[in-house]
Amino acid sequence: MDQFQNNDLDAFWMPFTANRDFKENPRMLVSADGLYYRESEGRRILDAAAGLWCVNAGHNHPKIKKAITDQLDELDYAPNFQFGHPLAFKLANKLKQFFPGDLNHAFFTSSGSESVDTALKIALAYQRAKGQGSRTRLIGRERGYHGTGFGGISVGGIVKNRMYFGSLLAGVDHLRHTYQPEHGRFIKGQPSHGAELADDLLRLIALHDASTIAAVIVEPMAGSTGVLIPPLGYLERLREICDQHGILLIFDEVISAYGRLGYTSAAERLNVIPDLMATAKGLTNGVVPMGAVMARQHIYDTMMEQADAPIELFHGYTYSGHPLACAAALATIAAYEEEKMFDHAARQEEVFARHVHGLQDARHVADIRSWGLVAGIELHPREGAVGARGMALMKACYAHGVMVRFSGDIIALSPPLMIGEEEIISMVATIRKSLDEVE
Ligand code: PXG
Repeated sequence: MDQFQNNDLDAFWMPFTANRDFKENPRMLVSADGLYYRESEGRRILDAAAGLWCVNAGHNHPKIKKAITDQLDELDYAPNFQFGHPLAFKLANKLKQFFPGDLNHAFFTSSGSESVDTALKIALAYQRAKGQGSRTRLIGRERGYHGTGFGGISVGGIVKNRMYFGSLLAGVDHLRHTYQPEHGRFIKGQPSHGAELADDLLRLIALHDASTIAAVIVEPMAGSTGVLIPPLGYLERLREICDQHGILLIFDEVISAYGRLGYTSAAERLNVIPDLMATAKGLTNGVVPMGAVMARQHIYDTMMEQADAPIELFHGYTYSGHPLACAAALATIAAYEEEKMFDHAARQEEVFARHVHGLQDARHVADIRSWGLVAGIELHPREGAVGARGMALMKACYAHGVMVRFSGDIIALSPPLMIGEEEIISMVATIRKSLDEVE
């Protein structure tokens, strides 16, 4: 750690980090290749988290690297406000083919949080354009994570992400979450029980009236709050209720898109097509920040046909469709397709689940949930110290050469899609050893 004197660490106010704890004992990553990071002491660390759920194609992918460096020689930056550059159109056309149904228009952002706020704003503007301006209410879900913008934390359902930041957006309500351990723990894939939880939307419609509700936003699979898999039939039912009541359905697929579930998206896997889909992360393999909101034909058409000003949507970012991000996204999608990474992830789902669920009898383990190449391992909390065991386990795994994410006392695994069985076995063995060590 010689090159990092303590006072050098102070200036960077780290996001979602226990700053004081980290700076006493930093975990410093200095390079990465394939499935592994290298940290400052030279040790190799298996990336069981794909960075922050974003490096789906693995680190240092040569095609992505080349696309970005080539693009730098052509065009470093161009605005997409009243001007354009060809790559952004090319990427939008690629995404139009890539995603299912008629999710065929792309609005570009630079992050998942921006994608969420963009989708919420499009929903409100769309309802107004349709002459339904009374539909201003947004419905999220308990235990939802939709990033950190004011829109996202308002519809989100994580107490700590909300409680420090005032009164948030007005006119927001929340569905119940879908985790029901009383109906079964250690479930591989979608729980068979719980589709009726979608009827909670009927309760909110009865309370507020559908004529006040613009949109419902859910993560098809809640990632950050501990990997909550949708019960069989739940999202289908939510779609049905939204259709019956003129409410838009937004999927936040920031984690679940780009191969995480062995498909382009949860929408494709389940054949439930939302009206708007927020994506980011795996779009560029995390290499250049970028997000994309996909909108169905009827959304775009309404906005174009009913516009009351030459600019149809008063929204956008300096970096919407940034050339380097577009180059990275096109190369990332090409890598996914050419190397059949989603097929690989789909094939590995069973292998991954089998090994991870092998931890059922490990110390501290209360539940394990898995779907695609995602797993949540829920630990019994320490008495009076919720989250302490999760953090201790993350540190123990790191000491043994595996990076995992944790949320409270839930460990989340989301390795790069090309992970092989050998690495899965080694990852699981490290977690077992760490569970044995941690109090
Ligand atoms: N929606 C979802 C579903 C997410 O998971 C965001 C929006 C926001 O994306 P940005 O790019 O603004 O961060 C996310 C982000 C974790 C973890 O450890 C998860 C996220 C980010 C950082 C850590 O679970 N998800």
